[in-house]
Amino acid sequence: MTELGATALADTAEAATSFIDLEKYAIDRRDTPQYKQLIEHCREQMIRQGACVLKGFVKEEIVQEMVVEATKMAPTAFHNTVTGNAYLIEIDESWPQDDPRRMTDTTSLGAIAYDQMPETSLVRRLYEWDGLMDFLADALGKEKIFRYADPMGALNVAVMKDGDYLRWHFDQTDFVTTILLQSSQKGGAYEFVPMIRSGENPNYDHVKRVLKGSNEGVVTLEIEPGSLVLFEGRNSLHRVTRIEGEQLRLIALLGYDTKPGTLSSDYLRKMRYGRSEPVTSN
Ligand SMILES: O=C(O)CCC(=O)C(=O)O
Ligand SMILES: [Fe+2]
Repeated sequence: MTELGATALADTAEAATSFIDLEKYAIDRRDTPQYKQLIEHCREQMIRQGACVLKGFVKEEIVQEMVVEATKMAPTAFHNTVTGNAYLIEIDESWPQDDPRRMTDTTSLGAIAYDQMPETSLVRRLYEWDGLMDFLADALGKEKIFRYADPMGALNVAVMKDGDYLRWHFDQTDFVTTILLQSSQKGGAYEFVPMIRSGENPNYDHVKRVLKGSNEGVVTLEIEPGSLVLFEGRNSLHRVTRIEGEQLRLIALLGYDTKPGTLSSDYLRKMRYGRSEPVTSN
């Protein structure tokens, strides 16, 4: 057992193994039946509901330390309020008046960018550990995945305070990996409509009903601090309900892609971090 504090911080990236509850999740024993079972469970969940939650994936004491780090960094988060549609694209005036792509809502949240996190931070060490990446590739049924190459967007901690809200949207990536560090006292629920659309069927009528407030098909994902969540957000409409109370909702968003070298656009960087150039040292 690695002790926390100075000892853990002095360790190499390899030691990120010790951040995981390996008794529950055999990610260090890839040749075992337990590992195969875990992978099957993840794949089955992804196919069935487009999401997989691994509760207690990160050990409690590590999560606590990650919260301490994120709370310290939280005042440096860039906070932004942006109004737009669920498709994260610009509105085209040629669309019909009742098209759900015309319906807008407002997102308010803060983000701590990758380049704001010290190299020694636990969340960064976990993200930079290949063991996690290789496991995620297996769990998602992909031959290989790569960390995002973006100096700001590869890893984020989203900071949501009282009144913040992440509006209904579809992601523009195939999958998202998150680790919840801290929940808010009230609100902050992750709601989604599994596979509401597909490449062939945009299902605009159902999408429109949800955007207007219907709870048809809406599921709340049960996540706790330390849960690892794999999520297929391209076809599952999702949101985070409005935060209530003084306690920050803190969640790490780990960026991967099936191709190497993925960068965020300038537009996205400005919107999320308030700048387009990375800081040069940390
Ligand atoms: O904060 C979350 O739980 C989800 C974040 C999300 O959906 C996103 O960043 O696209
Ligand atoms: Fe999303």
